[in-house]
Amino acid sequence: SEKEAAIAAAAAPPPADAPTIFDKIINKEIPANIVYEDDKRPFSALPDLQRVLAFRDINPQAPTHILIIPKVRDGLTGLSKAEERHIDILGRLLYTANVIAKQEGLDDGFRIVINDGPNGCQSVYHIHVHLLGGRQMNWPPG
Ligand code: IU
Repeated sequence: SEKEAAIAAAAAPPPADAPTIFDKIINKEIPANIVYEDDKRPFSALPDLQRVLAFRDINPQAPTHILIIPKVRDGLTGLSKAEERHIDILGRLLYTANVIAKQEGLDDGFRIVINDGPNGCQSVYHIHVHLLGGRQMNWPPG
């Protein structure tokens, strides 16, 4: 039906090269509460493609709710687009989530979430790891 088509269109992921709001956060064009950043240092060995940025979610679902993202998307609109070249940045995203969890004092545990595609309720097509903590999380998730 026309209504079903409209719902499907609204849920459809945007083209892979479409910019997202996270580009503006990375470029400091819009403010964000940044909690961690791999800075560009002239003598740092960390390749650009492995640098991450983390900032507080604007609509927090827990006392601590932080998003960890690659500073260069490199085609990684979501986890389902991962290729072998992304293995290092994927590892770094998870590793940094743990570093930040410690920084935030989440010593009793935390939740990591990666939403993918329409069924995963993904809304921003620049891969991001959600770090949630500071309260008892529930299972199954909604
Ligand atoms: P999702 O997994 O794609 O649904 O997560 C996107 C998250 O980005 C969501 O939790 C939003 O609250 C969050 N967010 C943000 O922190 N700042 C923004 O400007 C926008 C979304 I747009």
